[in-house]
Amino acid sequence: MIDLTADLGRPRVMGVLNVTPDSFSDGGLWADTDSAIAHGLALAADGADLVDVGGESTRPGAVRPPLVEELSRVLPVVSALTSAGVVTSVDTMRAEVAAAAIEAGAAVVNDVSGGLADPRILDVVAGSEAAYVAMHWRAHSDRMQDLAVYDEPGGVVSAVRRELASRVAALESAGVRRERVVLDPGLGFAKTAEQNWQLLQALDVLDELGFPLLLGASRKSFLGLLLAGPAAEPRPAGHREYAHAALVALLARRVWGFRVHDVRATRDALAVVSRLEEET
Ligand code: PMM
Repeated sequence: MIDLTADLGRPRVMGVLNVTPDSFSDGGLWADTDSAIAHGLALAADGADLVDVGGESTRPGAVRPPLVEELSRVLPVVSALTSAGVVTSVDTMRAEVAAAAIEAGAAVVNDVSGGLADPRILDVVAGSEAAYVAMHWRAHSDRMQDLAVYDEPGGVVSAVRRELASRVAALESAGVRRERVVLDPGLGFAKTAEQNWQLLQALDVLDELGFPLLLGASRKSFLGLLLAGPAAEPRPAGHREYAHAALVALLARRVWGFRVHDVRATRDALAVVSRLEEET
């Protein structure tokens, strides 16, 4: 069982392992079981505290894989990494995948839908020792960008706070214990680039919910737009790492964890933060 409150002196680093043919920045790179396991071990060797194994791409417009396909992508990788002593989370919205991954050793269920896509996932988590990441989400990837509309006073920040609070209420009524829950504002999920920045500027509002926060900013398109070239072409996904490392350093004392593709760059940024805080 993972202890979410253990003091590491720095935020957790969750390494991204997409066992998919179509994720936006690393789709297809680790799509077969052997290369996925090798990459998971490399993420752990680079200093990931946990490796997040996902079998469904959530990039805008993505089509969902069938359940059996998702299971066959994720389970052998979770099993092999667990046997090698690597702490894993499973990035899934499906109760069946969460249950099977927990059985195979996953310590955390990372549900980008916060239980909205498949409410039975909350019962699976409640009946297990697993921790649960509830991310802010409005719809599946085929239509999420149509829902990046936050007209209420307080805009995206107060809507995300309110919608996450309602997920917390659902978690609690399903019997998931509070101390096993992490919240995530869901950067890029039904959010424009501008809305992502507004959320990053207002983490104190999300802190009011009283849960540890996880951020998944790594390689996302709002960083590509920030770094766009002279003809307004976004910086490609693999070339957004310095900007992400800056974000990690600036928010290191504000969050519980970062979900990242480049674990080493993230750990390096965190090492600088820790050293600067020490007496010389
Ligand atoms: N982003 C993606 C997938 N899973 N999980 C959490 N908790 N937070 C995120 O922001 C998040 C996630 C999509 O990014 P990817 O295609 O690089 O995995």
